[in-house]
Amino acid sequence: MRLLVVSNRLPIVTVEEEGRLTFQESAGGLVSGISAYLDSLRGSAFAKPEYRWIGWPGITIEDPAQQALTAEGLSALNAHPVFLSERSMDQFYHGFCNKTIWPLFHYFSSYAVYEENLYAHYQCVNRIFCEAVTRIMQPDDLIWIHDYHLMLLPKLLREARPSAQIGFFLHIPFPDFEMFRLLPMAWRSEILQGILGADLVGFHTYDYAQYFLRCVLRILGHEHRMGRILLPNHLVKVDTFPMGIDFRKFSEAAADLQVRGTEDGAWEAIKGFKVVLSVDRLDYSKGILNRLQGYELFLESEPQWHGKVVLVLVVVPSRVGVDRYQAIKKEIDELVGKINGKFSTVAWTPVQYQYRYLPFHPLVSLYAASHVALITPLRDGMNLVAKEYLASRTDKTGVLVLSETTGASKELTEAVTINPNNTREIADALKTALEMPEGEQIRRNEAMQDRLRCYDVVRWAEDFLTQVPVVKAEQARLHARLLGRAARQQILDRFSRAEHRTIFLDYDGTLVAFANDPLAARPTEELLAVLRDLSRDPGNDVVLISGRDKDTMRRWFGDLDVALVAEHGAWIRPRNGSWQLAKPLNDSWKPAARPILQTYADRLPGAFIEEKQYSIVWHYRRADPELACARVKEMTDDLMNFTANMDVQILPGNKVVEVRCGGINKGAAAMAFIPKGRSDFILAVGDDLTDEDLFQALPATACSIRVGIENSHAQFNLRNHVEVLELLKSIILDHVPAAGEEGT
Ligand code: GDG
Repeated sequence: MRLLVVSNRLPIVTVEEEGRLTFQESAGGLVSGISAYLDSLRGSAFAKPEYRWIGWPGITIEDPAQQALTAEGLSALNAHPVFLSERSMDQFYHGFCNKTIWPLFHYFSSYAVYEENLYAHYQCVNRIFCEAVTRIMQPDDLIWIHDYHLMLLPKLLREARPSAQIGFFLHIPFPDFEMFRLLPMAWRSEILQGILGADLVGFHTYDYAQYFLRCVLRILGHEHRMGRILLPNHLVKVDTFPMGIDFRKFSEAAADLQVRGTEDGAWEAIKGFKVVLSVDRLDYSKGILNRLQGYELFLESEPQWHGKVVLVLVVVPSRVGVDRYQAIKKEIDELVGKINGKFSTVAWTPVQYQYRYLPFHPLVSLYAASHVALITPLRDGMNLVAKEYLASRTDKTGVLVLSETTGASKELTEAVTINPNNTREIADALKTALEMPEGEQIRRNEAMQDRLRCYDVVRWAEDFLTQVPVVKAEQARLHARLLGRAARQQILDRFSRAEHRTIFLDYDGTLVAFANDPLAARPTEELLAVLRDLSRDPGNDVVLISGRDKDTMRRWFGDLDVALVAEHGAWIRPRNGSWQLAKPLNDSWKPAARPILQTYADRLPGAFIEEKQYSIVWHYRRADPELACARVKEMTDDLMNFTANMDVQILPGNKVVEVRCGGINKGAAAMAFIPKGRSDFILAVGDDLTDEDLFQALPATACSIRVGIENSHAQFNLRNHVEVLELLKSIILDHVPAAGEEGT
């Protein structure tokens, strides 16, 4: 099995120098994390060479000969380039990714733009990635797709290779429903469906996973059970995997520095000061201005710290050339100038500002030299700098000041947490941090270091990647129940060998799809023709067995030569017979139960009640799914208390709750149609809980099919009503004489 890592950028940047192409390693949280994991693979299930990294090579190359050379050079490094034109990169990366998704997912909704053209490029680049992946993928490969640039890719790949093993991980926050819904309707549905093409979807925090699941429910209407979403053809698992760091690499490098000292004396200037550290990519989400304001307020309020503390502010150039980033850069420059202008002395510059990328060792020595790490993003998916700082504190001292709006704050609970919007909180936290007794620093850091050491980046990746086959196995178990070709042929054979057959068919969800209004789910001409054809053979007893009321059943199917069962078995109309009550029933409970159901319908916009002779149904298909869920619980509770001494059943169904007389169910009703010895083949098809009674009541020789990929007492599953119709049609083709041929 190979691992294919797919991300917007390759971990290797292709650089053109004097007409020659060279390849340099690029850094960043994702890259360094996954590289550490890949390095750990030696001797494991994926041997070291058994991976490929697919992504943009960091340069636009239009010339096919140059592209071939680049691909060749990169292939030696297990990398596979996806070439994009300058325009695509601009509209896709700088455009939709960073002008729409990035601001919106970081709650900067006022910065987000919604341009059709940018989205079209996003779709197009995702398709280009899909082609690149499908070109090299092999049947056994595990494909791990990363981040917000490629949210449409899982579904595109799923369509191209239905059985592929696909994982998707989002590195940035997934926003709550109100924020996500700001995306135009078509885009937001497509993005959710795109992600759901994966088998496993991972987020840094439980909150992001819950926000995603809520968006899936509210926008696509799919519910989940413990993070598992059962789509018509596919099971997806959504879970939390907080990304770790390469703990050993940082702690060993820091320990090494302590022994050897910094070779280049890079941080000589800050020796003797209490050092407050700030390292980020230049981004408005990182709250760099907020921390400068907090530091300024701290210096104003705590003059005793003048001359004793320095803030080392490292800002790493990012998305250079984008207006909004230029603007923050200017604001940072100005604020640094203002603070230094206001407080500096000949011997002391309170902010040491560096706008550059630091190589690894100077970065670690800065972590090691800093007494406080001041990390104040306004929003951050995780924030690895906070974790790296802690890993580099070999003597366990140092204080982490961390904003509560980072994913990392969910794990690093011993940090001093702040709300980045409150300058006073930042200033106070700085004072607390600088004056914290060493014993307390150590106590806090020990707990956090233990956690980071244990759940490092390798564990994170392993955890994610071992879950994908587990989801696959679960899918396989569900799919094993799907009616396959051999079992289908067996049904056809048994059908033709039998002299007398009984066919039980549920209606809603089995022969037709659900509609918002129950009366809109009328039988189509095609369905009526199938039922007519099926019942033409005198050896076939077709029984339509439904929860519908008997008048609707009569209106829709009264003319057919089939038996009807209404209200889940309360009413039975044999073939050529008239309606009979299955057993004496009592509806005296209805006047008392009706107001409860009506009150709950009034309290839930979109809900309504439908009254049948021996049951009342509370429908909520059109209602807000979350409010409905709460109301269903409350109402069921109320009804159970109220009906404790009555012979009624409360039955949860597909977006309905049904209250009906006790002792009635489809299983009991079905028995009336299978007198001993008459039927030598029984087929039953249904889609919900009420059909389970039927499946359980039938003799073991019967063939039962549940519609939808669900666990069931039925022997097989079919995906949907379309497949049921196909099965019925093939039975007709095989066995039922054409009209006018009876008896020939
Ligand atoms: C995204 C999400 C999520 C930074 N400056 C230098 C440098 N770095 C390295 C750090 C760290 C990484 O870059 C930055 O990671 P972050 O997590 O802080 O942030 P993003 O780049 O925005 O990453 C984020 C992350 O993905 C992972 O899922 O945590 O929330 O936004 O590793 O060390 N490295 C060196 N010199 C620098 O100057 N050598």
